[in-house]
Amino acid sequence: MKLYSYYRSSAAYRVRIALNLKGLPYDYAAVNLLHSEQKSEAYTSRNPQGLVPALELDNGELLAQSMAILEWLEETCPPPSLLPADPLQRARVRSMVNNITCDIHPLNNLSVMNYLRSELGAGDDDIHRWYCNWVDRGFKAIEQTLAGSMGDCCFGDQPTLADVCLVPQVYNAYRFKVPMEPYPNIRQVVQHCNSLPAFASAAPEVQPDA
Ligand SMILES: N[C@@H](CCC(=O)N[C@@H](CS)C(=O)NCC(=O)O)C(=O)O
Repeated sequence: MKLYSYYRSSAAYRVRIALNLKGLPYDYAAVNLLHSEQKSEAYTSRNPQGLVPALELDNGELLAQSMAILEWLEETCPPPSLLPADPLQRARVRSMVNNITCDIHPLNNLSVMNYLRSELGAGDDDIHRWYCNWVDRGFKAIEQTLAGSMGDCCFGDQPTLADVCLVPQVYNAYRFKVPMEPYPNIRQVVQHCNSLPAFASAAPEVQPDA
C-alpha cells in the first residue's frame, strides 16, 4: 500500500498510527501542503477533494478520507482490532472519534485558518482564540468521559480508534499553544500512547518529509 501523507497532517497521522498498530507495511508518498501539491492535477485527478490522506491499495484503488480508510483497515486487515467487541463500547469509542474528527478538526484545519485570515481579515490573536475555542469545547467533554473510561488508553488498556484520533489532535493542540493544564486525563493517555512504538513511529518529526 502507499499512503499519501504530509508529516503535519493530523488526518494522515491517524492513518499512520493505525497502519503501524496493525503491523502493515506501506510506502510513504509525501504531498507538500505548503506547496499546494494536494491541489495539483496529478493528485486531484485521483482524489478530487484535494486533501490528505489517501491510501492506494495494492490493486491500485485509492481510498480518501481518514475515517473511511480506518474503517476499511478495521474491516479487512488483521488484528489487533481498534474497536471493542461490545457494541455499546464501540459506540462510545466512535462517539469520542466523532467529537475529534467532526467537531474539532474540521474547524481548525489549514484551509479554514487560511480562510479566516485571507477572506475575513482575522489576525493572529483572533485565529488563536478561534483555534483554542473549538479544541477546548471538545477536550472538556473528552476529559470528562476519560474519567470513567480510561486505563492506559482512552478505553481500557488497549489502543482503539479513539487513541488513534486523540494523539494527533493533541499534537496539534501543543503545536498551536493551546493550554493543556486543564486536561490531565488526556495528557496521561497521550503520554502512554506516545511511548508505544506504533505511535512513536507515526509522529510527524520522524516522517520522511519532516
Ligand atoms: N475529513 C478529512 C480531513 C482531511 C484534511 O483536512 N486534510 C488536511 C490536512 S490535516 C489537508 O489536506 N489540508 C489541505 C487543504 O486544506 O488544502 C479526513 O479525515 O481525511
